[in-house]
Amino acid sequence: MEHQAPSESAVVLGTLDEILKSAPQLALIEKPGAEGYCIKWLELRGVRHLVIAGADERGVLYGSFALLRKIGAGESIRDLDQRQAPSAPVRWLNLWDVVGVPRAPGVPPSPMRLFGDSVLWENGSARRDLSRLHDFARMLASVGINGCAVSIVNAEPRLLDPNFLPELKRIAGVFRSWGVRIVLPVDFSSPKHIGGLATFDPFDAKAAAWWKSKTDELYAAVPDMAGFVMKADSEGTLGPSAYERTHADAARPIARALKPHGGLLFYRAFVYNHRLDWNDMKADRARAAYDYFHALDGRFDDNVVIQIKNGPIDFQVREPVSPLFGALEKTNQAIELPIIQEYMGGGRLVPWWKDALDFDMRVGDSDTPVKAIVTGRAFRQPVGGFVGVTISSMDPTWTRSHFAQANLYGFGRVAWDPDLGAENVIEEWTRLTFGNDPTTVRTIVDMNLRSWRMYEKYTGPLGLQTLTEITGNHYGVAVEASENNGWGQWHRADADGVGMNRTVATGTGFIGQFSPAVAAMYESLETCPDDLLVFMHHVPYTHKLHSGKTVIQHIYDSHYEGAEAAEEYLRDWRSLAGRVDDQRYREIRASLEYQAGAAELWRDAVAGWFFKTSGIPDAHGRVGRYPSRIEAEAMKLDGYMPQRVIHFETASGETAVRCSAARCSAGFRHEGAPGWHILKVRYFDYAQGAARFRLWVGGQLVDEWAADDTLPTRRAEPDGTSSTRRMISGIALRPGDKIRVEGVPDGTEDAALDYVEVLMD
Ligand code: GCW
Repeated sequence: MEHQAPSESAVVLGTLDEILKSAPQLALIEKPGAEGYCIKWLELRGVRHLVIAGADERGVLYGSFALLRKIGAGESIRDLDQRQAPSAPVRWLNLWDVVGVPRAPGVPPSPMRLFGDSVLWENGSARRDLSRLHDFARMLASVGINGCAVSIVNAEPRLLDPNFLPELKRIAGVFRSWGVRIVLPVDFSSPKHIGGLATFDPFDAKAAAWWKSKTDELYAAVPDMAGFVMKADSEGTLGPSAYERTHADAARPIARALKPHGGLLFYRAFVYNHRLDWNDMKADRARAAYDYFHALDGRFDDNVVIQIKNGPIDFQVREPVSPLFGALEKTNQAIELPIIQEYMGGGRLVPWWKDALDFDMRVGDSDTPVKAIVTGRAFRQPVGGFVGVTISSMDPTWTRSHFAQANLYGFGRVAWDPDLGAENVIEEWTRLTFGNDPTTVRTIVDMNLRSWRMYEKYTGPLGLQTLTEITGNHYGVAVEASENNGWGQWHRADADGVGMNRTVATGTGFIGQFSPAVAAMYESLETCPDDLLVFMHHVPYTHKLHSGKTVIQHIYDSHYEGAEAAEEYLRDWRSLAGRVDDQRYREIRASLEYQAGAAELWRDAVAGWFFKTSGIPDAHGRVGRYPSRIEAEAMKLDGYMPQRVIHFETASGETAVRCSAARCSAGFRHEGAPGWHILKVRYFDYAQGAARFRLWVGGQLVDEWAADDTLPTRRAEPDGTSSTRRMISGIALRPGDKIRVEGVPDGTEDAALDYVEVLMD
């Protein structure tokens, strides 16, 4: 179709080539890089037009969204004159959605699936109604994301089944309309386990031929598929070690099958032995990616990209960047970043990624920030970029959390331009999401930027990592769960000290995988930054940090500061009452109330665990002393039975009370001053059931609620995931008043109770 330049002032959209055909006068526009765009006011025959000229079709789309973004953020477009192109060709998501059977009723969700069901898949096939996927794909396009792995990297065999092709075609079709190409997760053992061959040895000609014909078949159905992502020899998946081949050997036949179609193979560097010997002081999971991959540099085909998690362990709240980034100069690389919050609980992540991307690897003793490596600039690699791990969700807010959306938005923006400041990105998101009221914008941006460090403070400071149920849900606190097993997420805390000795001199040697300048910084206690101290060194609790504090006091203080910051968060949010629409105001307030309660639990559990283990008291006398707290086990119990909890630190006094009758109660008399009070009731909310609680003061019912939240624990007994709290304010108390909590169990949920805290209001 021939287009004419409009005679009235208009927004003119098109690829630069198209626009030039109808309006050669616009040759003034300089062509942007691939997928880029120019937005510019130009005068044609006396009429001013706003021209969005894309280098290609995606460029037009991204330019249009850029204009909408500016308008939404209240920026003037009067003199707009912009030329932009993305930093790297790969700006992908890896969705960890599962195609197969949905969660059975009564089975608790994983921390990720807390957020709702996939927008792609339902009961093993593509959803019949894909309208929500349309919205999802549009959202990805609006922040420049151009590829998406359609299911979890623990590849489900059915994705390669010929009967499944129509499902893939439907999904790919929806994504395609927004410029997003699909990526398939594949399992390395497929030639045998799906193809029925005797082997999946990459050196076997039949196995290679199987990859070729399977890939051809897939491309016949989805000609623009972006490629495959593969997790091999990792957490139980099969890989080249089965035939004593290298990862480069493994990648070759698959890459060659993809090559004629222009497809890429994303080979994950998340390869490690999860059966390490905890008693071996030289064993170190952090070494694994570098040990497996650095010697293979230059031996991968040019359509293979090594997909490297930001850190050497696994999305922990604080890790150094992976030393592998500095060790591959002849191999394409991409950085894998978490968007969804598995280990990262409540964290808002843009500042965290920026920290990793800006980190200077000092390769060859010159400036080599991670962002220059993964965008291919540093070593002139043709492909590379950013892979964000997330899920899709049918929840109306996309993730059951309004604030968590900043992560997805931020991922797209940072992948587009890793030089953007975290504050700019978050401010954009805030304006687009909550409008341009200056107080609202300032408050939310500030909350977002503080979030990562706050979370680190109340979970695992000093490089302790995330102290969660490492072999379970990666969510609730359980300080020792990472120890004494083969998974290698160890902190080696004992009675005298804490930390993994990763030094070259006396430890695992991990530090030696960095360039000499970086290694020297980490190796020395003098220069190792405090926030990674116990990731790199084993130190006594009395070791003095650069701040002058001892390690143990820092652990205590940090947890108190983190929990206080979570309360402050809530206060900040409350200050926006009336400035944000009611529904979002309430929903966000509820999630921040939950977070403040969770932070308090983390504080008490981690500080309490270290107090008991080290025997060193808190200089400020807080840890282990809770004067306004009445332990449930110390109350007058009717039906309730005290029981020690599975991880001692997850209940105050190491004990909860549980009800095996139809109804139980726990009561005490108020012994403090008269006046207005706040009562905090800490109880346990299992995934199953909806036990009911009632709070009575002096014979009057003052509150009642149900324990009906869905937290990701499988246990029908109290643990660090199910512990939660109810705050009741405005309670008038006189000395001697009787306070009583009544619990009514529901099925296996036994209305377990930890304590009641009585505070002046
Ligand atoms: O953190 C771990 C997750 C696994 C995940 C793995 C990975 C998809 O707990 O669920 O597997 O990382 O990145 O492969």
